[in-house]
Amino acid sequence: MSYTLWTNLRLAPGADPAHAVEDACLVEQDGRIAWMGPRAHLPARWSGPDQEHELGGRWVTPGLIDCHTHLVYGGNRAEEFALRLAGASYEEIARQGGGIVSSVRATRALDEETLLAQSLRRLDALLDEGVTAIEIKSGYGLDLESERKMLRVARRLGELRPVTVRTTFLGAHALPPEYAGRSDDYLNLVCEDMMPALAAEGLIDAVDVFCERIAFDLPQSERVFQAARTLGLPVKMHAEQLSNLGGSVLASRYRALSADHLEYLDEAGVLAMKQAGTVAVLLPGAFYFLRERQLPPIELLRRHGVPMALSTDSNPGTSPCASLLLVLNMASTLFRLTVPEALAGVTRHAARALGDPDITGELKPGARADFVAWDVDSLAELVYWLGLPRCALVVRHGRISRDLRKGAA
Ligand code: DI6
Ligand code: FE
Repeated sequence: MSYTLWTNLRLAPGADPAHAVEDACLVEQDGRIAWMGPRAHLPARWSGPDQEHELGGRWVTPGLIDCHTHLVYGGNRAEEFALRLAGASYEEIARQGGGIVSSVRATRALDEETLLAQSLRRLDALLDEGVTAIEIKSGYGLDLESERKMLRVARRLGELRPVTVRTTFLGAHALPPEYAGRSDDYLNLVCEDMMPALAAEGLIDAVDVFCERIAFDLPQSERVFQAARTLGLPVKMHAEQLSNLGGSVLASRYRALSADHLEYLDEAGVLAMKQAGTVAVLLPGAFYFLRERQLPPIELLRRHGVPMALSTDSNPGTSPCASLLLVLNMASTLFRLTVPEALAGVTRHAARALGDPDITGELKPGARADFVAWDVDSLAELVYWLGLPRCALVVRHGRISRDLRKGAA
């Protein structure tokens, strides 16, 4: 079977600057890594490749993974942003029927093609920075037809572009206006109608719930988890973002893939997550955009060895962010993550939050050949720069998906 040889890499298989292989090469066959290591050790059987690519001594890391996004939505909320700047709080705007619900109106109003086009623009920005896998949530439809439309768009994004898309059903994101004052009725719809129907259509890889004072409480969140369990779907949770409701403990009881946001997480939550193997997904873009002051308990997460992932939370209300590299910088400046922690957060720890055994966020024999070559002298530059393009080449499943090297077409 044919194979491709990639040569002259500074290879960081786990995106860890301390564990690099100098003058490395990598053999790709059938979209996976067949061999990798120092050039001097290349076995003779791989010495006659069908194709060879020279990477000029560039740093090579695993493809980046954006493990928590609301990438598919209609319109934007720049006007609401302006209101907040004039003094209104996020909770006030949400209570007045703005916030998530205004994006629901905009998303419902779009046909599938327009929604796809608007979402592609954001996806392409992420792909230009080396993203090779992404999670995309529903949750701006909040009725069967509109949630289906969002999830179909998410799936189509993965067909149109060289990226692995994992879909998450977030029907329990907010109460749609037609169910005002009837949240339990809406949850019946989410758990008994929408979730089973969309799961049967193969549109759901995982289920999420926004557990918060302005969204769904603990018993309601547990209902969502039970419905997911009945369908054999893994769960995750928007937990302790604006207050501590104990959502992360509940999520851990359901062996959640991740609990996300976590600014108000306490030690009991940290311990529960550790025990369950639940990933802590930190979202510094939302922290920044909301001008939050409560920091997630980074030191506790570190001390107890809970894996920390980082993601854009790309959404119209609290993180209109289409740059995972910018999130790396925010995680270090705002949350004080180290360079190795930040890089693990968008590779192997993010992979765990996706729950797809085929996406490991690491380069090793047998793994998908999803990797990025960078125009940097040190991997710290991936965290350091604000807005400077650094991605030279993106390879997904062994094929060049982006070539941004100087002089490349
Ligand atoms: N938490 C968030 O930060 C976003 N959703 C969520 O559950 C906010 C979504 C929005 O305001 O549109
Ligand atoms: Fe979110």
